[in-house]
Parts: sequence; structure tokens; C-alpha cells
Amino acid sequence: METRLTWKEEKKLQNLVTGKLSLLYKASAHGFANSSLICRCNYQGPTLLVIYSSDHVFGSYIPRNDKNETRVSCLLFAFEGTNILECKIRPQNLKDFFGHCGNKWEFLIGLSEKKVTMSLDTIKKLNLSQTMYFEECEVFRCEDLLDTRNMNGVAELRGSLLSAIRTYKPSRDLVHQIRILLLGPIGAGKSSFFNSVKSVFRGHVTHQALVGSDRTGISQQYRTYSIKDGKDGKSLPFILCDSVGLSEGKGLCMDDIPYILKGHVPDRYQFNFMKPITPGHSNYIDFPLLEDRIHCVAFVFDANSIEQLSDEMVAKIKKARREVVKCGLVHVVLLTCVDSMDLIMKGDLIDIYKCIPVKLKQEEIHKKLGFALSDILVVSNYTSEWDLDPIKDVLNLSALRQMLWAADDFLEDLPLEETALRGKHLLSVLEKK
Ligand SMILES: Nc1nc2c(ncn2[C@@H]2O[C@H](COP(=O)(O)OP(=O)(O)O)[C@@H](O)[C@H]2O)c(=O)[nH]1
Ligand SMILES: [Mg+2]
Repeated sequence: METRLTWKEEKKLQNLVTGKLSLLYKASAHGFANSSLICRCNYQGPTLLVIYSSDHVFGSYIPRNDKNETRVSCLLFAFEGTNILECKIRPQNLKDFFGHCGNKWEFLIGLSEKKVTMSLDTIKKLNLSQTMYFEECEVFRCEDLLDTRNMNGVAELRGSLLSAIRTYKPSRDLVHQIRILLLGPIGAGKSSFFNSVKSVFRGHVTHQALVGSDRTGISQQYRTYSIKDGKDGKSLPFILCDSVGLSEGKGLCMDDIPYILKGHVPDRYQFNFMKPITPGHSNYIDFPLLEDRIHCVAFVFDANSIEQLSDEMVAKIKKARREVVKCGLVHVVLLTCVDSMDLIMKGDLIDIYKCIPVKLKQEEIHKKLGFALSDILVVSNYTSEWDLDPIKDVLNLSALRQMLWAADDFLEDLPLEETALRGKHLLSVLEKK
């Protein structure tokens, strides 16, 4: 049985009732009779009734639909384009909409006549007519996505991801820690991602890396962050490298990218957007070990600004990607800020990869920048909140685990002669003498 709602209408209504909709009754399938609707849907908990006339979609949300006395107001709604008009009415049960509560009605449905009659006050607020004939009527149960059962599942998954990452060992034991470079436009959420990952392992939200700060000034340093498991625990098997962002103006110098990838750029290096690092620089790492190199690159994008990326930015990202591929490195995409996307609710984060608005963003990135759909991972960073959120943690940890696996692919594929880079460099230096 399929609903007649479009996905956009369904999302809007999910936002209205803050829950998932599960279809209980459809008049064209179960019969246009008040008794069959009431028999199926009465006392089912929070319920949404949707009526389809030839040119309107409207109905009612009944937050309490049970045997106890109802004290929570019901809500009438009507779509007007993509907006929803709302009007609160007195508390009542579902069956009361079919004339079970005497003659004091605001919204009265007759299924066999396929007719709704509304009070004058209601039609004014919903911009409908007093009598509406309809073609279809559906009733949904509204299910809470964040109920205890779901949250227990999330907590379990969070625990297993944490332990998988704590005990992770890079492939062939070639390095102790995987270096992940965060690369992307200024303001994409790179520093916030580091803060979010650090927060999970620290056990509380921390905001170590400067976020959303001065776009041109002070924080133009290259930072490589090793994270401890707990306050005094041992270092985790990865390092997050936070570069200054790409920009049409003062941003990361494109020629710095190969140096970063190959491990020549030291922690706290002050970027110069006019000029890339050169071997003469005081802290330049002349002979980087395999440990010093980048093992996986994460391109970071804000989900809300993919469509606005300028041609210049697109060209820069494509160029950076070519450099990454040239170095034989693996890469993924982190899509941030999905939590603030239109039509996305908190509960959606549990199953975010199934959400159509997110799928559309993934397709847009694929089309615009050429990244494979399966490489585009969704994350949700801590921004202003102070409490850890297990749903966000699961998203961010899943992405991190994916990056560690990607780095393994790189290490496994590394030619034997590159697995001891320092030896090779020393040899070439000695040969030159
Ligand atoms: N809602 C939301 N905001 C985010 C997220 N990630 C980053 N932000 C916000 O985006 C802005 C830029 O983030 P920042 O980490 O400084 O970006 P960077 O320049 O790539 O390091 C800040 O205001 C952050 O709070 C996210 O996942 N969700
Ligand atoms: Mg930053």
C-alpha cells in the first residue's frame, strides 16, 4: 500500500508531527466507510489524517489518539504550495472527526459521501471552502524515531565503532598512525570535524580547533592533531591534519598540496597564500618517512553550499583531486551540515543515507566534482551544543572508520620500495655525494 503524498509533502508532514509516518489506512484500499477507518485507526497513538481533493491536500494531526482523556490540542493543516497552513483546534480523538462528539465540530468527515464540512473559522485559517469533496483519505500512525528501542541500537553501534577504531592497526604494520588530510573550501567544517572526533574520545564536547574564525588572518597554520583516548589515555591510531581552506581569494596555495601529501610540511607551518613551501624553509621535512606522509584525503563540503561552488572553486577541487590520485592516495568526501538542511529532522540522522535530500546532494557532488557516490560520507559536527549526541557520534565514527579502511587500501597497494622511504632517500643522498 503506497501513500499518495509526494516525498516532499511527506517530509513536511514529518516535520510537523516530528516523527515517521506509517500508513494504516487508505480509503481506496480499505473502503470509503467511517466504520472501517475507525476500526483500523482508533486508539493507535499519535495519528495523522490526510485528505486529497482534486486540488488540495489537507487534514488533521491528532497527537493523542488513545483511550485516556485527551488534553492536547489537535492541529488542522492544509498545503498551500510548499507551505503548510495550520490551525489549532480543541483536543479530540480520531473518531470524533466522524461525528462522534455531538454537533460541536470544526472539521467533520463523511467518508461514504467523500465530503468534509468545516466551520467558518477553519476555512478562513486554512484558506479552503466550507464543503470539500475528496478523492482519497489516508491515515498514518506517527512513530517516534528517537524512541528507546532505536536509541539503544544507536548506543550499541557507537560502542562497537569506538572499540573498532581504538583497536585498529594500519595494514602490514607499516605505520603507527594513519594520517588523514582534511581538504576543502574555507568554512566547510574541517576544523569542526576534528573537534567532533576529539569530543567523542574525550567523553565531552571540546572546541580545541578554532572554528569559523577570521577567514584571512591568524589561523592559517597547518595543524596535525593526534588524539588521545580519554584525557590521559594512549594516542589513537590516526592523526587528523587540518589545512587552511581552499578559496577564490586568500586560501591554501594549490602548489602546497603535493608537499603536504608527501609529508614535507611540518605541524604549525604558517601558510603563505602567495607562495608554496620550498625545500629551503626552516622546518621543511626533507626526507619524510612513510609515517609523515598523508595516507588518506577527506574532501570536506558543506551540504548547503554545494550548488553555490564557483567555477574557480570547482576547478581547484578537481586539481587537488588529480594531485591526490597522482600520489596514489585514496580519498573520500565528508558532507557536513546535513543537520541544518531543509527537510531534515534529528530522527533522520539515524538513517541519513536513505533520505532523498541527502541522496540528491550526493548526486550533485558526483555530477559537479566527479567523486564516486559510494565515497561520499555524511557527518554531523558539534557546533554550539555542549552535550555529546550518540547519533552524531555514530555518523562521525562511521566516516572515520571508512577513512581508516581507505588508508589500508593505500598501504596494501604500496610498492615494496616505497615502504621504507627514508632508507631510499638516504641512499640517494649518499649516492649524490
Ligand atoms: N549545523 C552544522 N554546522 C556546522 C557543521 N560543521 C561545521 N559547521 C559550522 O560551519 C562553520 C565553519 O566551520 P569550520 O569548522 O570553521 O570550517 P573550516 O573552515 O572548514 O575549518 C562554523 O560556524 C561551524 O559551526 C555541521 O556539521 N553542522
Ligand atoms: Mg578551519
